[in-house]
Amino acid sequence: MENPDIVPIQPTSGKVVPRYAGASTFARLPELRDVPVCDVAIVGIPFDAGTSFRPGARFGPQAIRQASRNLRTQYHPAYNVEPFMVQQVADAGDVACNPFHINQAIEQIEAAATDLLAQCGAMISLGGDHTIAYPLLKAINQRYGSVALVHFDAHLDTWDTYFGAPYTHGTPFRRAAEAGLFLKDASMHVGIRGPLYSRDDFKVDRELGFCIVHCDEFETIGIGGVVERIRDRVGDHPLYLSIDIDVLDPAFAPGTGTPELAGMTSRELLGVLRGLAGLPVIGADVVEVAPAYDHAEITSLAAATVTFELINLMALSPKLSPKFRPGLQENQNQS
Ligand SMILES: [Mn+2]
Repeated sequence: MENPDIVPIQPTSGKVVPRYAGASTFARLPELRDVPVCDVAIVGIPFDAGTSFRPGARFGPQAIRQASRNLRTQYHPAYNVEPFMVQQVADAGDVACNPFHINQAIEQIEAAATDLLAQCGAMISLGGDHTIAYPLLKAINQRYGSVALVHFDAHLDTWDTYFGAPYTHGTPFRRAAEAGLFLKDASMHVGIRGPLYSRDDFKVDRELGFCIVHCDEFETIGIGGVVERIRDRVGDHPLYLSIDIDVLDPAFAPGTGTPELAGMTSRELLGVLRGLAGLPVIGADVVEVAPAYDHAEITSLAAATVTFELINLMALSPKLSPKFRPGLQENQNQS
């Protein structure tokens, strides 16, 4: 049961302090150190040494926080919930990771995520490039066991190596498959499109345990059909969502490392996420925002809005409700 003594500390209303003023945390949330308990932590992971094309996602977390000022956070009619009243959400700052040593950075990210998951019920990570999904999934597995992984991306990210390097932003889900970090019969990619390195890429990807919703399927089966396919695949397994902002068309997200034409619209992405309401979402990341290539905060606003949708999904997640608050109650997920 939720501890009735704990009243969530909410962000300042935009009616009292204008949204462009006040704290520079995500959605002007309190910082983790200022809340007695935390259900959902938002954490920045400013790491981009795994990028294969445009660098710059290390500046993603702070750009997403800045754009998140635009959000009205009191009530979300699409989910019919007050996401900051039914759960304590806080900004946990950024993970310090080595920009010159990928292997060490991966260890630092896994350690920081493990530590955070011991303090908080769940976390949403703001990248950073997609390399970070691998250490995040390792930490998630320690807490929740193997999870259903739904990966929104233009690209498979299941390639083996780049220039001999095993840990890059194009390889996290190959490493995750090798380590058994996701359920092979419950995981999928959504939004895949564009040319590949080889004819075998899809075959190898399928053998690793993924199925694919190709981006063109939005034309044929629509948002509702895509939602149905995801829900059928995921079932009631604990669900981790990894969202590469390049799943959106460059018209909706130009500020990213490897843009790919003919992508999802922002309406399609929000529509699919809203269709997942009620599923046991236990963690998520939003990655690959590279602000130097952005215009008028288009991409960082998309990422901030997606992050807020994820917070709403967590407010409705049966795995996280009643809320897990370490130190105050039993961990229902281990019972
Ligand atoms: Mn990616």
